[in-house]
Parts: sequence; structure tokens; C-alpha cells
Amino acid sequence: MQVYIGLGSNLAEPVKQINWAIDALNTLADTAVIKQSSLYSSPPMGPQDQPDYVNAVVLIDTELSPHLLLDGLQAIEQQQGRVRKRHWGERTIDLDILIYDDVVIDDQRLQLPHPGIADRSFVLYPLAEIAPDIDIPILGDIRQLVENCPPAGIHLLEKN
Ligand code: ROI
Repeated sequence: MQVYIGLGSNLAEPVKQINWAIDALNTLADTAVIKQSSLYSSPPMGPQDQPDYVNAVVLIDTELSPHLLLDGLQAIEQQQGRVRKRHWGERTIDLDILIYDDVVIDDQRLQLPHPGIADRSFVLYPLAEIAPDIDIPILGDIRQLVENCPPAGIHLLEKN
């Protein structure tokens, strides 16, 4: 299955956190990273008294089901020392399943496609970089989504 994963970090050397997490994704069972976006810097959405984020999106190919993949992502977050400090607060690493093939899910643990995609430039812009033609279930054509989502301070950090 083709799956897009969003990565974000704003603690403990964010660029390293993102790169470690991408390496860790490659070690998940039956999973390989196929494409990776540039790294972007973005001001925090949520409380403003936290550092800017580094964000990226990767495309993986995986045989894991959505919920087993989520287990794997949460294990990587734990390995990288993620602790929940406050709602929408700072974190060493955040890994979100953005899009899982054509799957639509809305349950206690998982909503797919990720409900935050359309109004988060730090997700949409890196996603559009590696999937410029994607038609997202429920949300539609990525070009339209990008047009309707102002950049909100995001900028390119390390071009890929
Ligand atoms: N803000 C930015 N800029 N990038 C993120 O990855 C991010 N992640 C979050 C919240 C706290 C909503 N804000 C963010 O989870």
C-alpha cells in the first residue's frame, strides 16, 4: 500500500529527530520509504511559546494494516523519547498517517485521511512536493487544497 506519513519535531535537534524517524520507518516490518520531501521550518500551530517546527512528509510502501502501522509509528515516537507535556505542545517527534491508499477510517484511534491535512501548510506543502497530482479521498485534488491554504510562515530548510 502507498502511505503518506507526516513528520514534525521541535525539540532536541529537530533535523536529527526527523532523519532518525525516517531511518526507523525503513526498519518497520514489510515497509520501505520510497520518497522523502525536503525539510521545512514552520511556526507552531497552537501555543506560540514553543520553538518552530521542522516538518517533512514521506511516502512509504507497506504491507502493514493501518492500525499495525499506527502501532509501529507510536513505538518509534516512544523510542525517540516523546512525552506528552501539554495539548498541542512541543514534541521530540510526531508521526501521523496522513493518507493510506484509498482507505477511509473514522474510529477511536485513527482518522484517515488525517483531518488536519487541509488547513496545515506544514503538511500540505511537503505533501504537494512529493505528490503533486494526488487526489485525496474525501478532500480532493491537492492543487486546490494548496490554493486554499496560505503558507503561514512555512519555509524551505533543507532542499531534497
Ligand atoms: N505546528 C507546526 N508548525 N508543525 C507541526 O508539526 C505541529 N504539530 C502539532 C501542533 C502542536 C498542532 N502544531 C504544529 O501537533
